[in-house]
Amino acid sequence: MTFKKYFIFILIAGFAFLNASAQEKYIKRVDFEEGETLQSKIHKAARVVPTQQQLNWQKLEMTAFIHFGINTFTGREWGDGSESPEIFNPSELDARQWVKSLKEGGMKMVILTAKHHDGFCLWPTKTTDHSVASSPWKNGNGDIVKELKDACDEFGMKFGVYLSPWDRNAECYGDSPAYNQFFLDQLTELLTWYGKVDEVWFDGANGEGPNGKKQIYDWSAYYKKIEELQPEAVVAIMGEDVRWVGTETGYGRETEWSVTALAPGGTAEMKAINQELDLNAQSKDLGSRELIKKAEHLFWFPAEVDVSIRPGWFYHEEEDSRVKSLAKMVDIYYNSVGMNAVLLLNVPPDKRGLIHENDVAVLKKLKTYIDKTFENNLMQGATFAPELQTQTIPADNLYGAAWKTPRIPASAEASLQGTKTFNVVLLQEDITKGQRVEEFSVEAWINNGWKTIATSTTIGYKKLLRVPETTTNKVRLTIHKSRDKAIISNFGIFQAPEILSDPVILRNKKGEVVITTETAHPVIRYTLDGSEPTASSMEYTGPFILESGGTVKARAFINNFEEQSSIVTRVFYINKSKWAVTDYSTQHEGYPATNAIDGNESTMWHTPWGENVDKHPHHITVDMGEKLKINGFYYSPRAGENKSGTIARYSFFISKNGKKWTKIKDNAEFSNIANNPIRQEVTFNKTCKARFFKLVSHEGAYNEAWISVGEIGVMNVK
Ligand code: FUL
Repeated sequence: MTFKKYFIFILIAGFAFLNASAQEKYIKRVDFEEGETLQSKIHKAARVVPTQQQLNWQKLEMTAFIHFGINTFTGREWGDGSESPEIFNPSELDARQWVKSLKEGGMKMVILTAKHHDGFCLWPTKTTDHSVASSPWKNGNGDIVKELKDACDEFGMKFGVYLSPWDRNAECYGDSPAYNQFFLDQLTELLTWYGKVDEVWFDGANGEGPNGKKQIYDWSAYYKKIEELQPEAVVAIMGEDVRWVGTETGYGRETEWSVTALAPGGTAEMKAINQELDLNAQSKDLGSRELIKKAEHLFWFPAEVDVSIRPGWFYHEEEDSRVKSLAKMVDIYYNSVGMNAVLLLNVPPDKRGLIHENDVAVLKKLKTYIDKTFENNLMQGATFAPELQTQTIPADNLYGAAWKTPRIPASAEASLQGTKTFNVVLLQEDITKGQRVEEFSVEAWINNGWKTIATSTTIGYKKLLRVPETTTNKVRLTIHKSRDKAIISNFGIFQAPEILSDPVILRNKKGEVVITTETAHPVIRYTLDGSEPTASSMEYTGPFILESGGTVKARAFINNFEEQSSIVTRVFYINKSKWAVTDYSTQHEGYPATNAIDGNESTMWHTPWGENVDKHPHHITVDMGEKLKINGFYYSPRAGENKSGTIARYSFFISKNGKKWTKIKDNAEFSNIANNPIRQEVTFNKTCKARFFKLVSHEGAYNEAWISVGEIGVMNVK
C-alpha cells in the first residue's frame, strides 16, 4: 500500500457549537512537527486509526497459514533451491479438506506459501520451470494456488499468499533489477490469476551468509503493484499494514500497541526511521510515552502472531505426536487474540497433501472450546452505575456502540442480572477512534467491598483476561490511565469450561521420570513402547527410572475415562552421567563448556563476547564414556529471552577413539533458528557407533563472533 494515500490528515473541524473538540483522525500515520510537546504528541497518538483494510483484517481474529512445498517431501525447514521438482508428488492432495478443517478450527483466512525460500512455486508460473508444472503431481498440470482459492471460495474463507522475497533457486537472485522484475512478475500472476487476495505475506527471513548473494529489494515497486492489483489486501511483515509480533512462539506482548513508533515496510525511509530509534519488530517497547517522546512519526501497525501447530513450519512425520495440545492452543489464543493481535496459526499438510488427523482433531477442539467459552456473556442484562446511564456499554458483541469515559480516571460499574460466576473478562476499544487505554483494572464486589481481580495495561482491539473464578453481582471497570477519553466498545464476562490439562513428563536429577498434571485427581496412563496410551495402558503411580533413555507417552483421564487429554510424548536421550568435555575452543568466566552437557538447559556454555574475541569456528568435543549407537544430535540454544550467541551454521563429527573423525554434517544450517530459537534436532542418514562427538560452529544466527549453547546431546530415536 503506498503511504501517500493515507497521509491525508482528516480534520472535520467541528463548529464550536456542534462539537467542542474537533474530530481529528490520522489514518495509518501521523508526522510530528519539530519541537512538538509530548502532550500534543500524545493527543495525536490517541487519534491514529487503521485503514479500512487493517480494520477488516483485525476483525478476523483467527487466520491460518499453510506451509506446503518441496520441504514437505525432503523433511527440511528451509530448502536450498537445488531440490528436484520430481520429488513433489502429493498422493491425495485435497485443498477442500484443508479449508474445511481450518474452518472447523475457527479460522477466517488461509495464507499459502505459494513460494518458500527454496523458490519452488506451487502454481504453474511462467517465470521459472521450478514449479508444480515440472513435477509428477497431476502430470505437471496441477495448480495448488487455484485449488486452494476455489476451496476458499466454496467455504467462504478469505485467501492470502505468502511469496518469499528470498529465493535460493532463482538464478537472477542477487542481480537486483532482474530479480525485482522476476518477483514483480510472480506477484502479478498471483494477484491476477486467482481473483481476490486478502493478505500478501512478505517474509523478512534471509539466511544468506556473509558471502551470500545481496539482493536489493524494490519494496516500493512491490507495494505499488499490490495497491494496483489488489487494493483491498493487507501486506504483512515486510509490508506496510501488518507487523510481525516478534516471536514465533504464539505469545504476544501484554502491552501491545497498534500505534507504534516502529515504521512499517522495507523502504529506505522506513528503515532510516527505525535505525534512528533503534527499533525492530522484536523490540520490547514499540509505543510507550517514553518512545513517543523521541519519535517523529507514529503508525497504525498492528501485530500478527504467527505460530505453528507443530514444532516446525513444514510437515515432518516425526512431529505427528508433537501437535500442540488444546490446553496449549487455548493459552496461545489468550496470548494472541486476547492481547490485541491477530493469530496466524500454521497447519502444514502432510506428504499425502492432507492435514493430518492429529491436527484436525486439535483444530476442532479449539473452536468448540472457544465457542463454548464465549457463547454466554454474563454481562447480559446488566445495568450501569448512574454516571453511565446515558451511554450504555453493549453487553453483546455489538462492535461500534461504545462507552466514552467522561474523564480519566473513570469507572463503569455494572450491576449484573443476579449473581454470576465467571473466570474470563473481555474488553474492547473502539479502534476506529484510536487505541488509547494505558492502564485499567477490573474489580468484583465481594464481601461488601471491591476486590481487584485483574489489572493490565493496553486494551486495543481486544483484551482477554483469565481471572480467578469469581462469584459476584457487581463488577467495575476502571480506566486509570489513557491517552485521551477511553472509548470502550465491549465489556464482557464469561465462564470458560475447565480444560483437562495435559500431563507434563520430566526426568529429575536422579534419572527418574515424573509425570504430573494441573488437573485435580486425574488418572494418568502411559506407555514406553511408542504406542498410544489408552485406558488400559500402565497406570502411573509414581516416579520410575529410565536409565538409557526412551520414549514416554502419557495421557490424563477424568470422569471415569470419559474425558481424555492429548497424548504427551517425551523422548529422553541417553543419560549423560558418564560424559566429559575433552576439548573446547574458549569459554567465558562463569559459562564453562561443561554446562553444555550438564543435563540442564538453563545453564550455558558461552565463549567470550565483545570486541577482539575469538571468532568462529568454535568447537566442543565430548567423550560419552562408552561406544553408543546414535542416529542424531540436538542443540538447545540458551534459555531465556536473550538469544545472543545462537549458532546458525555448524559441522558435526563423530569418532570411536577420539582420533579418527567422521564428518556427519558439513557446514549445515539450523534453518530459521534466528526467528525461532528452539531446540534443533538433527537426524543422521543412518545409525552410527561412536564414543566421541564434536560440534563446530561456523556462523552465528545474529552474525556475532561468539557462541552460546544451552545443551547438546545425541539421540538414538527408534
Ligand atoms: C520465517 C521463515 O523463515 C520460516 O520458514 C517460516 O516461513 C516463517 C513463517 O517465517 O521467517
